[in-house]
Amino acid sequence: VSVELYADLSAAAKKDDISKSINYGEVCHFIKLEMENHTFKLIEALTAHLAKKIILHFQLVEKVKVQVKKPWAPILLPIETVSVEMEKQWHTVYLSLGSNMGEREQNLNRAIALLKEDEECQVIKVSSYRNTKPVGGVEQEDFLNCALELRTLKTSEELLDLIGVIESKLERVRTIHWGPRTIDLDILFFDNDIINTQRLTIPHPEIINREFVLEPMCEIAPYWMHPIYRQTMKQMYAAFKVK
Ligand code: A4P
Ligand code: MG
Repeated sequence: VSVELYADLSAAAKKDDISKSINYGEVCHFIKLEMENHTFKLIEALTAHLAKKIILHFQLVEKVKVQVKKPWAPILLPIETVSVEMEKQWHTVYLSLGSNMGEREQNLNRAIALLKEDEECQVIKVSSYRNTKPVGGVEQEDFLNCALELRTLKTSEELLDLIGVIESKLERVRTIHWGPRTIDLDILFFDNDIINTQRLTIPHPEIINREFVLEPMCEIAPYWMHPIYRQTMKQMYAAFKVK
């Protein structure tokens, strides 16, 4: 097993203090124990397991690369090793939450509680909840909206899967597009990534047109920069207001 850890070591360097760093001896013994206590059929599964366990256990680690090499693989060719390498890292994500059916406040609270329950997610900041008029032309009840900052080990696709699970736990029924819902979670930003796939558009394309997104974003991350428009949330909200 080869492991690369990425962390800010400036405090350890300045103070000459191991408690501000990651003890590589502990990492090695941690890996040994994980491998003794778990059995996997594939080196893929072992590699993913180690990457996740290491980054969750050693709090200073921002990113980890794990390579697992398997010697003497039964290939019947003179190949010394086969290997699998994987990376895991913390991402900064902003989500928009909205509810306009049932107990709106409770729905937002439950969605946030479910995010917190996932070991790969840390809810860092939540904006205040705001009552907002429905946007999009469908006649419906007012929304309760908020935005939140998430630190997550999930990829954007994995996060979308979790959002789907949370939406179904809150018994969201998909009826009309842009219509009423018990809960709606949208990924606004995922690091500075620009993503366009069948399932995902990130940054969320409607941010610029939505006060119910810009206002809470200004509360929790006024200087967050939109990676396409190259404007902060504060600048985008100011521009929205003069429109
Ligand atoms: N999808 C693509 N990109 C993303 C992304 N960045 N985050 C895909 C989340 N999902 C994304 O979404 C449909 C599909 O979008 C997902 O399956 C995913 O693959 P959905 O949530 O099922 O459908 P929807 O919510 O009806 O449509 P959409 O386009 O997501 O609508 P929005 O943008 O969520 O808007 N007015 C007020 N005041 N407050 C609100 O919260 N919300 C809406 C819904 C309309 N008006 C509102 C509010
Ligand atoms: Mg949505």
